Amino acid sequence: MQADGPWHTDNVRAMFDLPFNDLLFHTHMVHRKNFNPNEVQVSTLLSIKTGLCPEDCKYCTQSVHHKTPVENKPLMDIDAIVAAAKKAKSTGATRFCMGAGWRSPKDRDFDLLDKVIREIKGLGLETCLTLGMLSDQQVNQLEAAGLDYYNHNIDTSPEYYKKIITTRTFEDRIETLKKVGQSKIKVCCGGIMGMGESIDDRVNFLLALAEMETSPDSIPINILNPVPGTPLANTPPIDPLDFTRIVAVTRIMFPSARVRSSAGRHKMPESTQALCFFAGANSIHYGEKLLTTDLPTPQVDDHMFDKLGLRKVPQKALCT
Ligand code: SAM
Ligand code: DTB
Ligand code: SF4
Repeated sequence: MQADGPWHTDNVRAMFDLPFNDLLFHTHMVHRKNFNPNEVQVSTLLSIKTGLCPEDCKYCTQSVHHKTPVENKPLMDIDAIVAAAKKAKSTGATRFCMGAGWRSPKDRDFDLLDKVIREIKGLGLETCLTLGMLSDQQVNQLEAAGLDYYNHNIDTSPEYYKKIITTRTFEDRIETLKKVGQSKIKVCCGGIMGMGESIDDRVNFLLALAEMETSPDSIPINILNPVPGTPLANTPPIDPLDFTRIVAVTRIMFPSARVRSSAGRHKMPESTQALCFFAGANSIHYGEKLLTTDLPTPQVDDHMFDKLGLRKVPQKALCT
């Protein structure tokens, strides 16, 4: 997929500085032109390996460098993963996303991952994995198994990245994204807002997404979930209107990508979520949990959808 544009610092910053109503009017027109504005795609997440991650991402509950309340768990077995996918399917999810607290997966994990992808696709669900950095061979193996999406976030601007993570570079992230982009796997790449970044960092984060060799089909915009024990635990929360602006500018810059509201949604009032759907968000993480932190229950989200007249994107017919 190609990003709209050309985008540069001045025209992206100018969108952030628009009067709120002008920005929302503009983004909603773009949204309507490209998507049914009353449909939301829902994905369910599962942490298939939790904790003891060697990376030092300042936001993350799973880093071995921080003392957080998270319980470490080894790689799950296939039956437990498929059971969770079946449960997700029964609640109406169309995509099953699996995350691992790894810097990179080990080659020995790929037999299991291959079977997991094939079984979950057999249920009629799309598959997404987020496992950290990948080698060329690992990308080929995931592609051969039929993986639909690979999630690998750039998280913030290239400039601010060094303040958040020191055990890898922004360029390391781009390397994996390049490899995935050259395969048949679709790129899912976004970031975390509310980590103390400036508006210019938000501009540069979106410009970095737009400059990627393969523009993402799926863009998760997380709000920092400030977990006790992480270095960002006491970061002041982002203003909901500032968050809505980020969603709006993302929609304008990436008119045909799914823009996903993910972490932080459980703390948003329905009014903020409704504003984000109007501003161009058309996907959510849905289920009881993200990876280690909470989400609203499906019942709570379904009630909100009813009030807003939103429908979930329908599930594919079961492929056997
Ligand atoms: N280890 C792999 C990696 O880093 O790519 C996959 C799992 S990692 C937890 C997936 C993404 O979750 C991160 O890139 C980050 O964007 C998001 N994330 C992690 N902790 C978060 C938090 N406390 N608040 C918001 N987003 C978070
Ligand atoms: C993404 O951008 N958000 C999801 C998914 N990709 C893997 C993860 C959010 C994690 C929030 C913190 C947690 O639950 O541990
Ligand atoms: Fe590890 Fe991923 Fe968490 Fe960073 S975000 S500490 S790489 S699990």
